[in-house]
Amino acid sequence: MRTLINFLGMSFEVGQYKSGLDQSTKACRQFFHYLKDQGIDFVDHGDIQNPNIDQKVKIYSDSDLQSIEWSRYEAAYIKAREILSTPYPLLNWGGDHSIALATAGAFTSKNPEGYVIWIDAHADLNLPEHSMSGNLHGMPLAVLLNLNGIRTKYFKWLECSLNPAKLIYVGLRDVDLFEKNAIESLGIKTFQYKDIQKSGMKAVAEEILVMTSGNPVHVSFDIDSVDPRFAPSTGVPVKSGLTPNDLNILGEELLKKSNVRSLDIVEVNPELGTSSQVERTFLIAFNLLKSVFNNNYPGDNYDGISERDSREQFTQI
Ligand SMILES: [Mn+2]
Repeated sequence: MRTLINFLGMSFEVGQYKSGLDQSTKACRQFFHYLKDQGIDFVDHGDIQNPNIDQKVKIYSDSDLQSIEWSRYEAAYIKAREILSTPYPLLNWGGDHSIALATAGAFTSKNPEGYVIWIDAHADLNLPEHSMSGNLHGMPLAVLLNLNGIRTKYFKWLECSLNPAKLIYVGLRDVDLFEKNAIESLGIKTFQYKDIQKSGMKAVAEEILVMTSGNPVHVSFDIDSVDPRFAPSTGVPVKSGLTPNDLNILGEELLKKSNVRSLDIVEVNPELGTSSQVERTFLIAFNLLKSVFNNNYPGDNYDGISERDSREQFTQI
């Protein structure tokens, strides 16, 4: 039995300052045959092109928001909404994490009862005036949750806000003070990386499964949630983090058993690191993808896949 999934490429890199993310969807397509061998087929909806391609915009105030070409985000939102009306799940391949404005926004507008599981080292919850970096990829949840009314003021094309009770963080380990306060005051369910180390991923997965209880789920997976020793090709690596084994447990004990309608995979940068580091990073992302979408595929581990699949496939990048 084979699995069919929709693929939408969003090669946006405007949300951060390192180049190469605009090549991520292209690199990913070169590996489609690898996933096909695992029983996964794609309906490829093409790419939405990177906005402001030559300009790395810094956002430190609401007025800076005007410097972004939002029509690309809106186009992504409309396209993702359209695809979510089909019976098959949607994979959104980034691009930086700012694409989640469009993708998690589309999911929320289609599934107001649904949950968003945000797997990330960072909380991505900064408002422009509180951001240290000025990077848009650190702000999508501030917009989706409509902090300080930012969505209703500047993102009218996003038709509704995400209810903070429907957001679950997994793997956080680099959270700014403003974000920490916002998480506390909104009561967002958060499994920081140190909590996962303490209780084990299985207990965390079981708790989230009970919380979401069969409702539709959107998973937003930032590759920097993973320990950079295993997934080095990303722009904002943070020491330590999820291991391949943690991801296998998360896949087997939660994602495979959940009603996942859409998945973002973001911040996989094929131009950072050596070809073998890039290969490792793609394999980690593919492993999660398989456990989300391919229910017939038994949980595999990183080493198993690395041994079985030829290196040539991954040196084409
Ligand atoms: Mn992120």
